Amino acid sequence: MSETSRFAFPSDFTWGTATASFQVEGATREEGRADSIWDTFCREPGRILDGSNGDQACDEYHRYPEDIALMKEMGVGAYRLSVAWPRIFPSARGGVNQAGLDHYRRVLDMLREEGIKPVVTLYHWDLPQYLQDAGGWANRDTAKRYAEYAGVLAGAFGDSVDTWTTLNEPWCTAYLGYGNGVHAPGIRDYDQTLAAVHHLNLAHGLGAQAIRAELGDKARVSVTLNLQVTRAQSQSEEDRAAKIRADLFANEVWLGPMLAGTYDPRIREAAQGVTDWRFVQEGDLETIHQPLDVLGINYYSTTYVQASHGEDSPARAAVGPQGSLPDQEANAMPAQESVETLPPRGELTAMGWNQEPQGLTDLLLEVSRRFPDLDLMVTENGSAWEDEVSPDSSQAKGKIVHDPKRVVYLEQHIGAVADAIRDGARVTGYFAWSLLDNFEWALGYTRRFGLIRVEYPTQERIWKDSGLRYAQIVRDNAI
Ligand code: PNW
Repeated sequence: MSETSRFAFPSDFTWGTATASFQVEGATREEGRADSIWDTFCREPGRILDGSNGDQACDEYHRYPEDIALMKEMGVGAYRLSVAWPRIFPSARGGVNQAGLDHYRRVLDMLREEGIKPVVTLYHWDLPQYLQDAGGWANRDTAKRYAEYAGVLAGAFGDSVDTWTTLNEPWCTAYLGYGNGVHAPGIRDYDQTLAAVHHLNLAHGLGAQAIRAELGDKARVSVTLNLQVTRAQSQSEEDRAAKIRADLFANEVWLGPMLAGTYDPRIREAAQGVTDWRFVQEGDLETIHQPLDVLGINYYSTTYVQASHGEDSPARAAVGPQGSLPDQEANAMPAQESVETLPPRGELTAMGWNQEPQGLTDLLLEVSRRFPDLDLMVTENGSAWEDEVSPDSSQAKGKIVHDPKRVVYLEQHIGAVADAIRDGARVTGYFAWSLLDNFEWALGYTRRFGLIRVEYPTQERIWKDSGLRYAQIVRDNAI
């Protein structure tokens, strides 16, 4: 993006912020909520970097009016939130928890009153524990239970939800949950990993059908994928083959079934000896391949790979997805023996992720060229930094956190979206991750992504410069 040219976004472009239920809500034992796999995982020693859990988080369950007011002040037109499945179906016996539905009804109503469109994710990783006890995503039945849950939500909130997102980042659920075990449920088994991949795909298809069965064509249905931008270190044939191998498992396992109704045959071939694919049944691919109104893309960083010649790669430990937890040395994805991940380059964020805004432009253009009729939304983008100074409380009025690196990251990545649109990508919205600092999964509260700071002991919200900068971009509808 050139420094001097200003880009005006389309007048109907959607600006939003995003959160997820387990990361912000707290109130884990209130109003009939049952345990999710993340409650259980947090209780296991050594799983969460700071030993924390989601019991309080940002107390969003009670403070949503305050946070909606903050969004209103920020000027955003949409809020991407997720519903906690164990609040709606707290027991294996079935039966809807009305108190859970009532809570989200109040949140959605308030958003509507404030003119903020709710973009609702049905599944952002907080699987009811009783479903994990029956095998979780490795069990086909979970996809059926998911469809039942999706249908109930569509029936309850069809009038209030702008866009339904079936799943958030099934990549993380399958590969971090069942591959390297860094996320709940903490399993390390590639056969179960691929079963989870397929059952998540199936859940997406069955869920989309369930939403449409309730709401018909007026439902806007989406899924959010964290498509990975993997770059080959050189143009040598073997480095390019390594990139393709990574792409097949990172991206094609979702895009193929969901958008084209097929698994690339190279996926099956590559995973020979890992699984026998017994879980793929007749008719599944037709079920998975449902019409989509918009595809959500989450983007943070890029990865460089080269062909691996077998030796243990010292780089891998340093570039694992979660920074400094022991389990990351195992590759999250199966069938990656021929792929060596190179260390990230340039100035890294506090997640250890490199910054490459061009990756976002490239990704949006590539997806748009391949699926020219599909609208896209950036449903997450953001950064965590170590260098945030605590607010200066002596400045009695106008407490503020200075986060210059987040401001630059934000500007550069919104610029990257502008570049993609200029070159023809069909991008209809952008959601900053995140409205608030929150529970960053296996890293607990040690990484802050918010545009607004949360002082956890007091739950005070404090604006960061990035929040103010975002408000200005939204106001200008331009970068
Ligand atoms: C996404 N990785 O998670 C999620 O959708 C958010 O809930 C999360 O807070 C955000 O990105 C920041 O991490 C990811 O290891 C977690 O590659 C881990 C990875 C990717 C995405």
